[in-house]
Amino acid sequence: QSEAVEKVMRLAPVIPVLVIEDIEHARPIAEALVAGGLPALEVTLRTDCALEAIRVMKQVPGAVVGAGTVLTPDDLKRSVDAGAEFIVSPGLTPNLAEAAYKSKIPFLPGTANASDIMFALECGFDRLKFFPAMAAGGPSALKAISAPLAAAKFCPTGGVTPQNAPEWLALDAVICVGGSWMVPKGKPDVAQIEAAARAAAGLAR
Ligand code: 3PG
Ligand code: 3PY
Repeated sequence: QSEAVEKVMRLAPVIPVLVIEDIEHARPIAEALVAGGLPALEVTLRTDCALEAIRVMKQVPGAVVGAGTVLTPDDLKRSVDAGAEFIVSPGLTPNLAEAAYKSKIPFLPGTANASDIMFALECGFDRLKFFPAMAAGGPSALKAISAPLAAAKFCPTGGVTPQNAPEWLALDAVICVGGSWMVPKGKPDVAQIEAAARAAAGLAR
């Protein structure tokens, strides 16, 4: 699981965190992001069409589509059934940890402090989200927390911007970051999304 999720995290420096409001937007958004160099796509289960969006986006060549905002074993099952190739959660519970472990799907649980990270490690997960990255203390917090917890590597998400992404990506503990800035709300402007994706894909790490 660790190796498989790291492979997803290494596809690009940024994983777009997507809230798909209208199923008609799913394909053009996925095409624009992949064309711009961001193949790993996290579709959050926050909208009615999220599972359908996972199905649609998976048909875009090159896209590696995962589910985000997976809070329960049932969310995880529905995501896997929809074809999600990886699972992201803002946190971790014993029930979700057991379901993810059993399913063997690449899993990126959320952590915000040392105890969260220790719990995730205890459950067998060492590739983690750091969420909400900026509000949880920013790069200096993650740097300090990860010093004694060197086995864990992260995808900081929450408040990450093109401006602060380089600082996150410079940390040894960071493999990639997550963020929503590439895809503004509303009818997708595919040229703008592709340009934002290209800039994100070019970030150094
Ligand atoms: C979210 O919760 O939507 C993700 O953490 C992305 O948040 P962002 O808009 O701060 O990038
Ligand atoms: C999620 O929605 O999965 C989060 O972790 C918040 O970005």
